[in-house]
Amino acid sequence: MREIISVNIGNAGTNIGLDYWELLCLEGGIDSQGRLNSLQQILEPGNYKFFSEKSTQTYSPRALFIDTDPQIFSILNTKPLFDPTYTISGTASLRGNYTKGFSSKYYNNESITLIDASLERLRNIAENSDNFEGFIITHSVARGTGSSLTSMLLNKLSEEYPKKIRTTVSVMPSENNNELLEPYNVMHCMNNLIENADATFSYDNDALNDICRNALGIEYPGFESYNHLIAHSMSSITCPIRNNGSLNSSLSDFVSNFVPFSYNISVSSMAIREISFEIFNPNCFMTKCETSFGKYITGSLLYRGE
Ligand SMILES: Nc1nc2c(ncn2[C@@H]2O[C@H](COP(=O)(O)OP(=O)(O)OP(=O)(O)O)[C@@H](O)[C@H]2O)c(=O)[nH]1
Ligand SMILES: [Mg+2]
Repeated sequence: MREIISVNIGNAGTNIGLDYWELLCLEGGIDSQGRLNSLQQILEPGNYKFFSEKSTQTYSPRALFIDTDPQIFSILNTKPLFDPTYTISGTASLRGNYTKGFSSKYYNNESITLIDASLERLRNIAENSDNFEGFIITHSVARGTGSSLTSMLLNKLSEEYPKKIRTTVSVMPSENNNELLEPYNVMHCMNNLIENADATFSYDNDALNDICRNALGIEYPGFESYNHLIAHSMSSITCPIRNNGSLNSSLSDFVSNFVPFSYNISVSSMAIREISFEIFNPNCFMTKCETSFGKYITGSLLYRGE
């Protein structure tokens, strides 16, 4: 079993992280108190081993939550599943401003303290893992904390863990967002993702909204529905790792599969053929982008049974 540490930053990152772990609990047979359903050990041992063992038969997610906004505590305090020492917060949100996280006024004080505390907790989780492989960071790039603290942390992680895989689940800006500082926040953060992340899975709320309305028939979707979709896609990405599958059984296999290579594809099942075509249908994209400009370099398709 390879361990992956989930780091959840800012409001969007926290909400997505909570949804993701809730889904992993369902898949792993772990209840809201972290207790393991004993049948699960026989049926699917991989899934619950993805959690760290607190005491006999009680498990806790390998997850760190970081926000400048102290409200994060009131959300996580109601969830005994999570270890309270792995929630780190500041005193006030960065209010949509990346630069506040980096300016000398804040950087020297709160943001740097939060990053130092986060690194210490991550060391702790890594030391208590047998085969720790890397990180999955959930965040949004559009406002202050998700863009600046993610950038600062990625910077430090690439120095301290150069051989570990750093992936991000990033909520990209949507066409309908009109925040003044958003283009600056996004530009700075994207620059950092390109430099310091090995892979970035991108989602945008407009595209998720279309999927919810058109494909899932949800009349008034909101963050909750979008986060469910993101959590399902994250669970599919980590499924082969949690279950020791023969393909993509580690994050590094996953990343190396993106190296362009020509395959002879023979698809025998009609269902797989249809699903594969659907993936390239713009209505199914989780990020709105113009594909007719031909910007694909490579693709990696993961199929999951029922
Ligand atoms: N998918 C999704 N998007 C969200 C969620 N919460 C906020 N967003 C979007 O993500 C962007 C960033 O918002 P936040 O995550 O609240 O910002 P932050 O990172 O906490 O930064 P500051 O509050 O400015 O310090 C906004 O464009 C929101 O529309 C969420 O739960 N799910
Ligand atoms: Mg916030």
